[in-house]
Amino acid sequence: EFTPTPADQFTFGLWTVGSIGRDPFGEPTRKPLSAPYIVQRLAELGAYGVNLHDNDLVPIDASAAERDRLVSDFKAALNDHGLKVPMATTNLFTDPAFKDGAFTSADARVRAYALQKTMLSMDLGHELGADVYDFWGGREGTEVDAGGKLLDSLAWFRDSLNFLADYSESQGYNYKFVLEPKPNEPRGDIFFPTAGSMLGFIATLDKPDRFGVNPEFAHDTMAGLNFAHAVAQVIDAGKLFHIDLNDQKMGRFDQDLRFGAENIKTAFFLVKLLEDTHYSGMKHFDAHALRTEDEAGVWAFAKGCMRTYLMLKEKARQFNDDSEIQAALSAYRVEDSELEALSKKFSPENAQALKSRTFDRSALGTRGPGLEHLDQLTIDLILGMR
Ligand code: GCO
Ligand code: MN
Ligand code: MN
Ligand code: MN
Repeated sequence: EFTPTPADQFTFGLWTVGSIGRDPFGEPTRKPLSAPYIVQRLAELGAYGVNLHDNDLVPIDASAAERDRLVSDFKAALNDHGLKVPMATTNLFTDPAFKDGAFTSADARVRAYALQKTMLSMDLGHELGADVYDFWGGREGTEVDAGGKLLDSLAWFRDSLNFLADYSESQGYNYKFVLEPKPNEPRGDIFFPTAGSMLGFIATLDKPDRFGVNPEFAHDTMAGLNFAHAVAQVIDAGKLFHIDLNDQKMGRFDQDLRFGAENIKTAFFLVKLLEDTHYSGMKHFDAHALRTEDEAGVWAFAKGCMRTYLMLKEKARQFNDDSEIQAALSAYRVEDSELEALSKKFSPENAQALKSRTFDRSALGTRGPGLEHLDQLTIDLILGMR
């Protein structure tokens, strides 16, 4: 029970389980794992796929021959173990060339190089079968606004995305693009800090239908926002093409904790939202094992992410089937078909009827909605006491 299968559509990144435990204060604590080995282990654990940045597989300075060898070994492992590559992305943050941004660099040469690198990475992703292409603008931001590029950055980023969407089409790639917001880290301020910022920006692109959002649990949580609320807004906009799952304490550095390790209640409502709305995209665990861990800890981490998701999925099912919880939910909502009909859509008659209606304001303010009871039932359920 709670053992995943590929049908669950769980994915990890080469960079997630492959993390060697480096942080700004300390050297790596683990040895690098080869891409084919990661593929084998993830398949054994029941994952559906593995995602990558171009340079997770092919070093930035690799020769053509080295690239071909690495890609063909990786493909052979994918084939042998039946693992897919659903999402690809570009590393536009590690190399010093990108220290002040990639598509939003003030240096036109860096922006052009970022386009070149992304096109080549899109070629690689397509070769591996990816149909989602992610843009996480980790370096797209500033510490110094005196540079005066706030509006230029938006325009440069827009031009780049329009260029790359056209490139995708010209190559027959059919990529769906996802934009991944983050408020800060590694830059002091990253442009497009929230899911809402991305939704607003997508509407300004030439081909908005090709673009969706890739929200991440830790990114909203760092900023003290409620991740389930952000995801609901993305779903409402029809833009949830991908999701990055992990965990995080509010106000900390970017922790990338195992999914469900910290904010169990928000994780529960997130899983319930994804399951109730039949989210059909990949559930990508963008997290890594603690720096304290050895390789066994890495696989315990990966297993734990998937197990916790499946346990919360079972809890969501129980929540929906629990008659006491459902009774509390119906008691919370007050229905009034006459007033709902008047409020649904404007007409001069409806407006007039509402304006002349008398409301018992004091009764409205006195009613107890039963949320304490409902919330405690939820806690009992999550803690396994129901
Ligand atoms: C982070 C980001 C990254 C991206 C990845 C794919 O906080 O470092 O979440 O892990 O998701 O680069 O674009
Ligand atoms: Mn992240
Ligand atoms: Mn991170
Ligand atoms: Mn991410």
